[in-house]
Amino acid sequence: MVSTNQHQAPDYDAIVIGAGFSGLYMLHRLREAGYSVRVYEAADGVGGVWYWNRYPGARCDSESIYYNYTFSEELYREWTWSSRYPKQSEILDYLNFVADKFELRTDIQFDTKIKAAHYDETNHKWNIETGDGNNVSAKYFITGVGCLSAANIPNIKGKDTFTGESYHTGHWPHEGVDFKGKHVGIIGTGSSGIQSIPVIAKEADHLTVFQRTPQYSTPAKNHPYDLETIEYSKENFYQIKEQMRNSPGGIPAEFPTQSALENTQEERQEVFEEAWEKGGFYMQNTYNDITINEDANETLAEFVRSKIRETVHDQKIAEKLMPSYYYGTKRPVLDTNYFETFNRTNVSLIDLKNTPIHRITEKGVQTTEEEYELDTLIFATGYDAMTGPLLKIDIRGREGVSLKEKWGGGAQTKTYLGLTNAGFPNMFMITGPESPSVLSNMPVSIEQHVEWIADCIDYLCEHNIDYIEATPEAENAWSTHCREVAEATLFTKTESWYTGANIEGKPRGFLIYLGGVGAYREKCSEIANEGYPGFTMVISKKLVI
Ligand code: NA7
Repeated sequence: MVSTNQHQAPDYDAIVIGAGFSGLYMLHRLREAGYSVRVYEAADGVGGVWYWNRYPGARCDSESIYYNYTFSEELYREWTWSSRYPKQSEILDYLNFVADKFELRTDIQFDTKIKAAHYDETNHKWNIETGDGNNVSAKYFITGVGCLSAANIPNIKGKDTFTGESYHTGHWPHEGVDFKGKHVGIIGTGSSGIQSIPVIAKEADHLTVFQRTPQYSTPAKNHPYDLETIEYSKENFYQIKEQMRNSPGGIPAEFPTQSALENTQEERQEVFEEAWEKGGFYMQNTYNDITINEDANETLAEFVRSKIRETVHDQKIAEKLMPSYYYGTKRPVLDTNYFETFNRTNVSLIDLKNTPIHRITEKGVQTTEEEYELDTLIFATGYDAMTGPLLKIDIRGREGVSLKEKWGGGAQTKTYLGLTNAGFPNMFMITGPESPSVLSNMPVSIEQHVEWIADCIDYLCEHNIDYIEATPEAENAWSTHCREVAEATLFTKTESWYTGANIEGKPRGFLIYLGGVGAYREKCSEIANEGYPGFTMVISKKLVI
């Protein structure tokens, strides 16, 4: 039970969890406006997911000139990215640079997990219990916990019996892992698996890839940036910033206007080839109906399959690598030499659809067909996405109701704008469920949320408002809208971590707003500009709206 510090003023104006992209900017923004802020971070440094995700080959797959803060032109001009898709270490350097530049560390307590956050209805404050047993309080409670920070290690029989080394890609040792002379196994072929497989294969004696679902991975075509690109991005800072903020995905891109089905097979081939050559996420931006029309989707899916057949020499292996779900409805993956890696003699591919894992043994992985002896076993098995990081904390709003109870363990997750929850006054979530979050360029969405929250807090202070809270009606309407937008697409027709299907027992839903970054920003701004319809605001028990 979190102690209540009855009738005392809160220790801070705001408490923020997490010192990744979200927490760092939230701290800076509120502190600049004169608020007292404390950030708590479980790691011993800044970076959030970029602190933890150190697996071999870890890179961002948003282009780096767009994968940064844009709140400060000075910062944007001072930092220069080396390549189109930066390595994890470079992104971590960037976030450390930001923390240094704005002297953020003084208000961050590292090595500290937040165990519980309980709302005190009498004193209108949040009482927070840290993992080390301390209690602090704040008027505003803000989560910047990331959408993909609760690692998923599937409950495979015998998983604790393996006597070799084992790692999850999201909790990689800082000193690195030596694969030389080792037999390595990797379970999982999502982004983390696909980025790390080619790198590990080069070093290990042998790599066994345990694949459950084949992927439509496409080439990143990463390359060092030339001076011209860097200068162009710096000189056009404001234009790029505006384009990102008002685009569908948070990246400057023209939204296609043509259906794939309006083109002939030859014309489509030309369009897809051109996108393939550009690399990155251009494939899904070729036609306007790739994610909504099954036939249009199939044209692109078949194009990628043909590329896999072309790349992989042994057609029996190529067949095992052939994806069949709707293209783009699982997290699209970018790679560097992924399919080429299956031409190596020291790499084997185990198709778990045909021969599922029976158990993990002392020596390695036992499928229904064979036991694979390993020195090192890697779990590239993903995350309990969106709700997982929030539900790990005992967050309780009015009348002691927990977020877990309110969200029905996840099944009834409802938020207002992905930012707030009815029953949880003065609590804000940065990139929470039902916001564009992981289906957008994250820093752009994070900045939008941070700025919206900071403006909202300014408004509350200017009007002497004790608390703001989403109404259940507004929350219902937003959740319904989110679901309707998602159901009009093919996304909900595929089992993925977007729908919660990757976590045993996790209820299914679709907790990402698919209406686009620009449209979402407009909606949030409209609500702020109109004086926060959909929220209750109270001054010392007097209802203001
Ligand atoms: P993902 O995209 O969730 O990928 C996890 C992979 O692990 C995927 O291939 C899963 O297969 C596989 N998996 C999960 N559980 C099992 C079990 N029990 N048995 C076999 N295989 C399993 O996670 P990533 O870390 O790669 O990427 C997540 C995001 O992090 C990424 O988008 C970046 O933003 C960073 P499945 O597809 O479920 O059949």
